[in-house]
Amino acid sequence: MSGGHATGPGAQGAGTPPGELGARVMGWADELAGATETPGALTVTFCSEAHAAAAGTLLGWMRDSGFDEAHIDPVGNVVGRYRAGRAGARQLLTGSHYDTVRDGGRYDGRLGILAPMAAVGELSRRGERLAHDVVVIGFSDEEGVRFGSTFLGSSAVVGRFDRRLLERRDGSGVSMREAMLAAGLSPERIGEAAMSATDTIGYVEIHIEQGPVLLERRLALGAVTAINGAVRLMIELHGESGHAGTTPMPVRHDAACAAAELVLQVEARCAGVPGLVGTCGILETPGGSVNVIPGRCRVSVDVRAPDDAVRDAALADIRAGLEAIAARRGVRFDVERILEAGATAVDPALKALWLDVIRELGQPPFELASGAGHDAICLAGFCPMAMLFVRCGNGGVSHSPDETMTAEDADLAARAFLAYVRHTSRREEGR
Ligand code: HGY
Ligand code: MN
Ligand code: MN
Repeated sequence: MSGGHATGPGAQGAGTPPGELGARVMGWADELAGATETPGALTVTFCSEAHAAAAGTLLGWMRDSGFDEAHIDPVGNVVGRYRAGRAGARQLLTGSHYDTVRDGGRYDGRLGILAPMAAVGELSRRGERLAHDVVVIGFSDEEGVRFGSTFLGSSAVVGRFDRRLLERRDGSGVSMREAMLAAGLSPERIGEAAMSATDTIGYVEIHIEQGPVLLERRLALGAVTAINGAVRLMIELHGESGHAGTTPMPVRHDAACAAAELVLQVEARCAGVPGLVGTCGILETPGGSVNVIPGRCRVSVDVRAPDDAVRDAALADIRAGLEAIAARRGVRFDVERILEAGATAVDPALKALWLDVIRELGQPPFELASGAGHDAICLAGFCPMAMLFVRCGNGGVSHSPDETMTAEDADLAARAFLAYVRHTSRREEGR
């Protein structure tokens, strides 16, 4: 490529009027939310019919937006490539996940696919080619709702998919392998989803903040400094089932009562420590009945902190507390560690570029940590990584149907990505 970063007949043409990219992103997000497993709510879990429908819709939009190649890879990632204006170019990766939690919001994950798609659409419309490829990836599973796993899509892209997970079963007894085959995916070919790190400049992810920090400061955008570390446990308590009417209170070994104590203990241990958070999001008495003392109870524990040592100290105390509860109540327990992710720093140079872009868009530069996990954690060990957060409305609520954001902020997000890749392109030209 010679001269400036932009090439092609439309390169000097007028940009899309302010607001149009944001309107496109919001329209796409609304339409994508029509694919769901639960009428009246948005639920898209790995390999469901709604999941396949969402992937197909994204694929069609990528093709319509002017990506040169788009496909669904063996693990269900939707991958679109907008080629550089020169041969042998490296690639900049971006994206986020299109799966959702149960009854989730329509921007969590999806904004990070749709905003770059709108930006690529703009490049294509203008005939503007960069000095590197732009690859937008809609990751197939980040939330891990169906199989209690996480990063299924992104781990495959970085060549670290754990094949043992294929034998894991969902709540209905369907294995991941069976679910993938039924959805037309290819568990035996997951290795083909892996990309080459040597050809990769970096991975940048746009995501809604999922918290109130930007909203409270009246800021639309913020550059992420680091992603908090998390550990997730699935604990099964085994007590003794018995008759709810005839078993005297002092002789019971009620697994649900032990779980209730555990939940309150997690709350007490994590409250008051800055940055430390603990949640028991799953609390079940499998096969429970109204007139039976629960003999079994399953509890999940999710503990996160910006500092892994703070998180691990809390987990050690929670474990000791659980042992005491179990001994006092005469119940047993098993603990399965289903996730361990260390606190993840971003690449300073890629973060600085987000701050430059925020300034160029007339916004005050601002940095904040991420309390939520993201596909970016998985990509961080593979290539330089950075993230841009976009303001959430409604007090910052997310993982909820009340999650919201504005079209103006979606427009800024798409324009931020456009500005970002023009910068990375100029840098690439100078290599
Ligand atoms: O749970 C999380 O942090 C993410 O939203 N998956
Ligand atoms: Mn989420
Ligand atoms: Mn997310």
